[in-house]
Amino acid sequence: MGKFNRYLITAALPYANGPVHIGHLAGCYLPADIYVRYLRAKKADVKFVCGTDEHGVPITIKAMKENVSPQDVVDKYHKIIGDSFAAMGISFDIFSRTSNQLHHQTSQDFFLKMYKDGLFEERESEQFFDPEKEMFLADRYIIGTCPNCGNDKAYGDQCERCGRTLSPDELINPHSALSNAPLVKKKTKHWYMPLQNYEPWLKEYIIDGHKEWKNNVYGQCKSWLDSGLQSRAMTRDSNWGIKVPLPDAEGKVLYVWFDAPIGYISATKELTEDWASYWCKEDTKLVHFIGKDNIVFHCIIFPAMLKAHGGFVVPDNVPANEFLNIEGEKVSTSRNWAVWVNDYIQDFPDQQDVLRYVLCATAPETKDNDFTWKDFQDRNNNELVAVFGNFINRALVLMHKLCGGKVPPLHEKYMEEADREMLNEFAVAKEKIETSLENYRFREALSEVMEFARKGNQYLQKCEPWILASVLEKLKAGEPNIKHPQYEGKNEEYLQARIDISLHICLQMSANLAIFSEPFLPFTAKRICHLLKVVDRMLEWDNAGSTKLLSVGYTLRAPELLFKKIEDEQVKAQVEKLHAGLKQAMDAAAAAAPAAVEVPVTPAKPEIQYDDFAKLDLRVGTILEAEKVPKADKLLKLLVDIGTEKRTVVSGIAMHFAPEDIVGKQVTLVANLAPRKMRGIESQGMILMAEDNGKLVFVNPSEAVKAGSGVS
Ligand code: B3M
Ligand code: ZN
Repeated sequence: MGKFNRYLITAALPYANGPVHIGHLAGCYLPADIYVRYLRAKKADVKFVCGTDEHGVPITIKAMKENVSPQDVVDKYHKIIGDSFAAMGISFDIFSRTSNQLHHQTSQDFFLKMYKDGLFEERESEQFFDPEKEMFLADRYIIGTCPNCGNDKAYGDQCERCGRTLSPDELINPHSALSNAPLVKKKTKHWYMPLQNYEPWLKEYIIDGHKEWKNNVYGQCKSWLDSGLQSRAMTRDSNWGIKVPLPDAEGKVLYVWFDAPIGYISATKELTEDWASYWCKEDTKLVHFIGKDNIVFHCIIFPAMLKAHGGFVVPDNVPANEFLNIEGEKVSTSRNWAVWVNDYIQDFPDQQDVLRYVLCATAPETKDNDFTWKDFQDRNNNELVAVFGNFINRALVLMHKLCGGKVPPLHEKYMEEADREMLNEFAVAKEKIETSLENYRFREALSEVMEFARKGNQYLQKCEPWILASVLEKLKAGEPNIKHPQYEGKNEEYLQARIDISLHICLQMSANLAIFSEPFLPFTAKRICHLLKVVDRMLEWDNAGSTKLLSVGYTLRAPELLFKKIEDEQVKAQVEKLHAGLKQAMDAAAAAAPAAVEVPVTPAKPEIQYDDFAKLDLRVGTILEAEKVPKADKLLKLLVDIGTEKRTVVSGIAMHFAPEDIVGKQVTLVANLAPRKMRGIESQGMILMAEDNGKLVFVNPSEAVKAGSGVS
């Protein structure tokens, strides 16, 4: 812990405008929780603060969409989000909200101090105004044509087609995303923070001072600082938010990114009277866990604010993660392509640790990563069930069977090299896990925990106490031992001692696994303590690596399975749920779209001769089988009956249809298209589809016909 005597750990304040999804968990809440649990186990002085971000455009837009007040929106989602975190074991010391009075006060005081110190520039500018809604619009809600690529649905801050960062002024034909009205410009006054003034300090703080930050974080900071900072408005025109505490500031609120990080301070104030120790003493280690889209705010703007205000520590690290995709697609809340945490808890009650495990094992620590339900099942079944759970279960079952339900002794006299090696591993594992955790490498830490369990299984396999027991039984009954010549001539004392030693070591390993796994799998760690009849205090990190956690002769509980298998049907149901959610969102969006929208027509192709057309062998076929192509999210593998034969066809329609929904459907097949290999599967034909604004439908006869019927 070195120069630090105290830790303040924050996790990004989620906007209270929707539930949280597993990408949020994997991105910052889970890693933060793992880190904090580890620190607590080390008995460090640590506070873990979070809360909902209840201001800003995301909230007002949601309110407008749902036709309720912003207050209704934040009340609803503060509760849903808080409940999801609690259910997942995210162990905040406080989960506050930025609508609290204390936060308003704290933010206004912060602003006023900077104001009085002359740290803002007051500027008038012309901003886009929606005359129909009578409001200034945030960049995100201004839509127009991208000057770079011509996309006519580019946002005022970015074009999602070509990726270019934009300002609303660059858009051609800017109009309101809310009312569709053309925008007008209106004068408005705001308070700007001249970030360029903090550039030298920021360079020293980050570029020279924190070379240890993760590459993705350090790299982003460097590129921001290299390209030069500018003044940024710290206030907005809105009636939702924290009022600018100045006379003559009617209709002005603090910019949400000004008040939200101050939310960390307010939450700490709400949590403890001693809040200032955590924020103002140099020996506090302040760490912000966030997702990559928040890097500039936490690494540049907030530190500059803290520095400008004075008297605060600045973040020692900002371990931001990249994004987690779902089944190969970017998470999209508007398209409802997400796995919602509250849904997961309902569908998998008491299996929080499985999700925690999978999300940590696949966390997007260095690059975007993909979550798939198949991988979720595999990791549960092959790792948690088959390795971790199996090891502890075997140790307990065998101990009950072969050692009378008590922790057996470790007979020095009969110990072998393999036993000593295994015992040495305890401290080695502890150190590896510790180093990874201290360096925010949570995936690596978790894989070390699993490695320890794996070694336990191998050791047990090698010691084979069940074989020793059967030899012992034969010996006691005076029968010859023919089956296991390796134990020829061993006496009863030896055999029982070897059984005892192996199980003694495996039980001590199980106790260590409880400690090692607690930051990652807190529910499981507790259950292991219950089985081993030890109090939770055993989980203190000081005990990790000890080979003497359980006393000889101590009775333990009967084993219970720690994890259960996840079945194919469960995986299938989840994938279907995802697709159903997507479809519902798309249908709703289509229904809500104004009737007069121009439907992009497929551009006409050049004229062809009848002979060209006659070359096509088109036939009606019936889909007999359909399945997803592994690791190819867009592809379905179909078996199509065309009367005379059955064809395998790989079709890029997996995002549009669930396999089981299309079995039995008639389709039109281009039957003489040269075969083509896709993902190692030969596709023998192509299915005709019609596309209506992103929605795909099969082209098939208006009534059922015999499979193989020609189309001409
Ligand atoms: N609410 C953005 C987000 O949810 C924002 C984070 C605030 S952290 C101080 O991604
Ligand atoms: Zn563009």
